[in-house]
Amino acid sequence: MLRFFAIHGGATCLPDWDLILTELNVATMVEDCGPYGVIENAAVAIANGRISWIGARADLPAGSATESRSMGGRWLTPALIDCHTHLVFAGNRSAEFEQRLAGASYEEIARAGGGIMSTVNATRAASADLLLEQTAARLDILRAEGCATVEIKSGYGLNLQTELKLLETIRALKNQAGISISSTFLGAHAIPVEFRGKADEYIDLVCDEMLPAVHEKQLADAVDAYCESIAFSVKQIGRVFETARSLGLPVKLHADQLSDCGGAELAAEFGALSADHLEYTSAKGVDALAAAGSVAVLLPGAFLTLGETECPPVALLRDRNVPIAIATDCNPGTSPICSLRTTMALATSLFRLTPAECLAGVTRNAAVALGLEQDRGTLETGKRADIAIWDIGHPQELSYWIGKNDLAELLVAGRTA
Ligand code: DI6
Ligand code: FE
Repeated sequence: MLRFFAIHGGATCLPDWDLILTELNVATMVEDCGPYGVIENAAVAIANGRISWIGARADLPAGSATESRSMGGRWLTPALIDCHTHLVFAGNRSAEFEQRLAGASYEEIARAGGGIMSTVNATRAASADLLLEQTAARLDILRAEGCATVEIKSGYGLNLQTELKLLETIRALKNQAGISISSTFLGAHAIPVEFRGKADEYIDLVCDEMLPAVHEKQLADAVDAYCESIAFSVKQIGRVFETARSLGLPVKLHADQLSDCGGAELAAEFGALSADHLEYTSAKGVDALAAAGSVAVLLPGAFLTLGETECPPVALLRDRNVPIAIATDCNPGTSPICSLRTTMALATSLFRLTPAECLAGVTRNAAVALGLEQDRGTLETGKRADIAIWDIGHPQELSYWIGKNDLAELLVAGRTA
């Protein structure tokens, strides 16, 4: 045990830390402490994987630590959180991407049996090993740019067997990825071909067989659904959410991406963790989210890829104090983007979010969107020491550079990931 700091006032019970970080600046992202919650010339003390002290270096109390490290003037932020991804899938949809560039719409391709269904076919055919390997590779890319928590949805199986295969792949990654993963069951993602014209019967399957099995095996932290004219109605998703509620599982929703289907209102009615996309959400929908305390998760990668022109109601969301998160939505159809940093830059240029809103959107508010705000999302005493260390001069650079990885190091629970 090393004693680094003078003992003041003859204290007998000094704090005992595992690691002290000094010569650094922090963007704590604590709300109401300015846009980034900046502390310059700061120090951070870590014990048992948690932040046990954070503040100005000059105020650091006396204590002893096993290890002390100088950060050389670097910036620390909460580790990034990607709160909406579809990372587990096989194949890709670059051919469909070309069709869209030639004029076909996303809805036309979906109605012709392509779209989500083409990824479902590839994913059903893929082995569990291949899915694990390809998903792990995508997770590595996110981790390399500072993500320590990633949400992953199922939803490219659309039958019990394959949905379980996807959720088990996610569970395997929880044990081996070295970062945290939240698992979401998205059985109501699309109507599988074998249920064409029988969407209600597919919803029966989701509610009566899939959800109970997923719950019994404890494979999901939350339940998601896709509310859209090419997917499921408010009424059908209401049944899925009732079942989720009866099993004690929180819900979230793909809402109002291509049209205003009342998705935000539906999400709010069920106290959803988040409503995601929201390009076509009305003022009424925003009010409902505000009243429910749900997070608005904006997905600029999908907006960009689909050539969407209708922006989510950012001014209204700000006005009603709805927390805004942003996420990659990494998926092979509408958001082939495996970079949360690039997503931050896109959110500034496409949705006019400020760099501070973008950083809050991938830290504090993304943690709320996953129900993890007690533990993650800001740098505060008691939270898990998930910390990204950056070679930057100011945190606004995190939404400014595109394709430049400024990450010097990622700590997960106080250890280098
Ligand atoms: N997220 C989704 O789940 C759908 N759109 C989106 O942004 C469809 C994804 C896909 O086409 O595979
Ligand atoms: Fe999505």
